[in-house]
Amino acid sequence: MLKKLGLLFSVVLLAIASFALSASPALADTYEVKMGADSGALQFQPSTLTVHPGDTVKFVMNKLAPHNAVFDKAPAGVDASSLSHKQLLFAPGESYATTIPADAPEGEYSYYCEPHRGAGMVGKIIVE
Ligand SMILES: [Cu+2]
Repeated sequence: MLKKLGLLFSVVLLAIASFALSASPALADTYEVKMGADSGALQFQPSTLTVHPGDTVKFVMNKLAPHNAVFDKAPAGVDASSLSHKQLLFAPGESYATTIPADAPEGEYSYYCEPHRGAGMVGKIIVE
């Protein structure tokens, strides 16, 4: 009888532990996008990034300054300009971050660098 109770107890404990693990909210991640590719190309690196709502994208000045990150397209209901950073960055390592709101809809969020848009310095964040 005692043995059975002990077994029952450990099963219940295991159930509680696994519930606690699965119920803990997913941790938000922070991703880095380099402004100016390591190769020296006028690009964001990576130029396409997949994230989840609540995640943060950190834009880090890398090469061929100046750069910025201006969002021009987002799913309906999202104010793309609220995600933008129009201030130009010059010094390597300077950065700013855009956090994708926790309630952001899935879809494509595209942005560009104002000085280099014509040269193809554009990027995309896919929220899923
Ligand atoms: Cu640029």
